[in-house]
Amino acid sequence: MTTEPLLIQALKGHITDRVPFWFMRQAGRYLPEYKQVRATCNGFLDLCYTPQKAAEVTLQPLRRFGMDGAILFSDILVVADALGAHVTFVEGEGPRIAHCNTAQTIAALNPANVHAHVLPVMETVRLVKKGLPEGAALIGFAGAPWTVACYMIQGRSGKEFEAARLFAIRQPALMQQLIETLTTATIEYLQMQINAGAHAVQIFDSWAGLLTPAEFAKWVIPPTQKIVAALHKSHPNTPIIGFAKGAGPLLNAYAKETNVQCIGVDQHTPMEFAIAQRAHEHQAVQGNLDPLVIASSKDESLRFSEMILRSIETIPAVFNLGHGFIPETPIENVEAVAKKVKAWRR
Ligand code: 1CP
Repeated sequence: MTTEPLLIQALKGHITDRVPFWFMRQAGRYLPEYKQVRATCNGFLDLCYTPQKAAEVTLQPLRRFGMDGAILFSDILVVADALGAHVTFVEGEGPRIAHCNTAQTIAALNPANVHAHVLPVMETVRLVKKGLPEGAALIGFAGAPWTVACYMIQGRSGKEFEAARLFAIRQPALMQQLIETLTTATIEYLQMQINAGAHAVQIFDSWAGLLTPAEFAKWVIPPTQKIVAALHKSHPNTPIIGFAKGAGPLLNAYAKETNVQCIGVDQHTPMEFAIAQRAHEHQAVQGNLDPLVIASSKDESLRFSEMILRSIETIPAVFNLGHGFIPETPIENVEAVAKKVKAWRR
């Protein structure tokens, strides 16, 4: 009998003796070996669609820091690209997406294109699985429909995504259509990742915090619920992490209504509060370490790590950041936190 990776045990609600860890955006520009591979690519999406290179950068952080989980190297905007929204990344500026803010452009999106388009990503999943260190798990992921819709409507990154929010308020029927298209595509994309070998998946709703409570109840919860229900039906043994960044007081509804096995906790939410919002005692928590603290001070990041570890002492949990690493993060700070978490026992 093979034992399940520690990370998967924790996601399934077990209180593991050692707390498994990984970090959001653990593959990326704070690592010189990532930058080296990235320099050989013709743009960022080229890296996502080149399985050998994407698998290599997925595994790089595990070699350095010994995380319990590798997160598939890809991007949430791959689904927009697969639907036909023509995504490009401008060096130093970020993503550009063909605007999907009219009846025509939304109707033109085609979920039937997704399968063929994401086949290279599935090859990455298979290559990572072959190279995964003993005991480590592979986490697949997708953006949540609301967050991916923000980029598709806005056409680029934003701070407030006002165009997307205005569109949702002024054109609710078209918004519903876009969200449904994204929900269908996301279900298929995640099912393919699990079929290719992902042990768990995370749904990133990075812009959930921009919504009012009424909108959150409309654009975050139902699509997430639908994705989770479909995956639980097709793959009942694969745990799902739901990360609704900025949910704040709405975390309770998110935890209770989406049925995810684990809730992501950003750095703005007190861990004790997040723990109290869980649907049941087997729902795990993940996250909370401020990416700007780990980017700035080794001592402070160790102090906060200790606080997080204490707060989850009797709770099924995965150690992680509250959001992704920034490129300036010193490798030695990451090493120090990884060492601490690996040595800590309940
Ligand atoms: O040139 C580069 O190397 C670009 C930097 C980069 C990286 C490393 C981008 C561009 N995407 C990624 C990888 C990535 N993105 C991963 C892979 C694995 C890992 O975590 O190590 C994941 C899970 C994502 C997810 C993602 N992409 C999110 C959700 C998580 C989050 O950070 O909130 C979002 C919002 C994106 C969009 C995106 N991708 C990249 C950029 C510059 C942006 C826009 C970000 C913004 O709007 O601020």
